[in-house]
Amino acid sequence: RHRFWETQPVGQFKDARDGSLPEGPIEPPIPVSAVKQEPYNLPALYEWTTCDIDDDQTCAEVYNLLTNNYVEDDENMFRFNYSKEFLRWALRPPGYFKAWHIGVRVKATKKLVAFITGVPARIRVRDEAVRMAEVNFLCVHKKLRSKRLAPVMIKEVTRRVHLENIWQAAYTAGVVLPTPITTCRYWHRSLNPKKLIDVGFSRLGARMTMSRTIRLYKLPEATVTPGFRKMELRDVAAVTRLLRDYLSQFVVAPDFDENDVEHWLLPLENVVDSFVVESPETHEVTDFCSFYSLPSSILNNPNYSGLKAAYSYYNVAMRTPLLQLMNDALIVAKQKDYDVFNALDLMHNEVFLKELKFGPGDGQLHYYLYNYRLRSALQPSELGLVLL
Ligand code: MYA
Ligand code: JJ1
Repeated sequence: RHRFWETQPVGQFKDARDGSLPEGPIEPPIPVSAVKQEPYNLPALYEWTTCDIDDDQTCAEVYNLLTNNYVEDDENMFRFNYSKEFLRWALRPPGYFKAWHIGVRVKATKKLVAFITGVPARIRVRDEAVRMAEVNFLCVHKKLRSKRLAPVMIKEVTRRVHLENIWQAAYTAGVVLPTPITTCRYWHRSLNPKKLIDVGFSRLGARMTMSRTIRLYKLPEATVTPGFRKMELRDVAAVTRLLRDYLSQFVVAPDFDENDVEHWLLPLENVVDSFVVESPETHEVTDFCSFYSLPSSILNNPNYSGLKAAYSYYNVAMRTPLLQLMNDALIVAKQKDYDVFNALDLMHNEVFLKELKFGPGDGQLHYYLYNYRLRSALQPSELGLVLL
């Protein structure tokens, strides 16, 4: 069934109900000196390239490859359109390795036709913090599909991760592979219902008119929580404490330090937005919410070319009710002209999704670990990890 994945150290479907297998690494590490020193072989017409995402021309090539060939919905109506600024942010966290930003070019023309990336992360599984790679942006040009290029690219990124003495990875996909640690559903909160309906992202509900629908999704002009404001550099220590404390309850979650929080959560225009609640009395930071910006191209629509989507990222409600905090997040997303606010049903998101008028999407997101076995699958609510 899975000629490639059956050869890899991942949970195999055939072992799914074998609760006797131990939790932890599936294969032990080997000395870095014993890791294969040369890249894997590509078909003869292609060559490896390390992509310097800092370089404007290379960044534009990666951007164009993904804009035209990356993930689509099941009816091919929308395609993720990560911005260049977003790619730079996603690919250069603390301690990143340039060698993990891997491209494939056509030898003759140097055209970039495939891409895969890893970035380093510490991810806690139960009570163990594990150094991992987060693997993302796997993309093969539409004209080169089904030629078994993806397995070579996955083996090559694995090799380069091993060269840094790292033996585990985390990744997500819209397709089922051996074996998800959990499966999340996407939920969508309309901010601009007329446009969403016009472009086929959503439908007019039964017994609903356009004006009733617009009224249904209307939000206040301004946020309601006293002390709600944009996160600043001076908040990093407090946000790190809140987040570490909050994430400690999940079975799998990132192990963020202040450097990570500064990189991943400090607001970056049109990439990531974060807000804190600073108590007007004590000036303590009591709550925190964030979302990232991932637009989609709208394929084949005469009136619109792009959909502005915000994706719920990390949220911590210590003092403010989570419902109110997330409603304020919806209000600021609306102020910033997003068309839709998306969230997965992980962490505690279940408690606000229905209440705040999110509806279930047709897409799922499966979460995976490489070379790390869990006894059994998790509930989405046991997962504290959001990948971009
Ligand atoms: S998920 C986003 C993936 N990208 C897209 O969906 C964009 C649009 N699609 C494409 O560009 C291509 O269809 C891709 C496959 C490139 C996805 N993850 O070359 P092939 C297996 C893992 O003939 P193509 C993301 O970025 C498939 O089951 N494997 O196929 C996270 C089959 O294997 P098997 C996948 O369609 C990526 C084989 O590939 C995926 O031309 C995490 C077929 O290869 C997928 N999304 O290309 C990667 N899709 O026969 C794993 C298909 O066994 C990282 N396949 O079924 C693992 C950790 C590595 C580091 C470890 C360090 C220690
Ligand atoms: O965006 C998604 N689905 C939308 C659009 C569906 C268009 C037709 N297929 C959707 N809309 C309904 C919204 C509606 C709003 C009012 C309330 C009720 C709901 O369902 C889906 C997610 O649901 N997105 C995708 O399918 C994109 C791919 C998802 C897999 C991602 C792979 C990740 C890559 C790894 O890094």
